[in-house]
Amino acid sequence: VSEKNEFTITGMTCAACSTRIEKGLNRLEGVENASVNLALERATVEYNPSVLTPADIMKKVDSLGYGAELKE
Ligand code: 9UX
Repeated sequence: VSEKNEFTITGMTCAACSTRIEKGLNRLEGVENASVNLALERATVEYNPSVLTPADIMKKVDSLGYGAELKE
């Protein structure tokens, strides 16, 4: 079973930012697929909810130096 959430990402200024976040998230245990859209300031993340929570995903984005909020 996988869960899919969208997050609003703040603090990205160039295309390398979105690539950094994408790579960082895809390296996280439990993340199945992460894609980040720079123009839309949005991350779409598919993950295994028994391994990770949205809070863990947002914490990872924070640790990379950006902001993340869960979109409802
Ligand atoms: Mo671009 Mo983003 O030079 O942290 S990588 S601004």
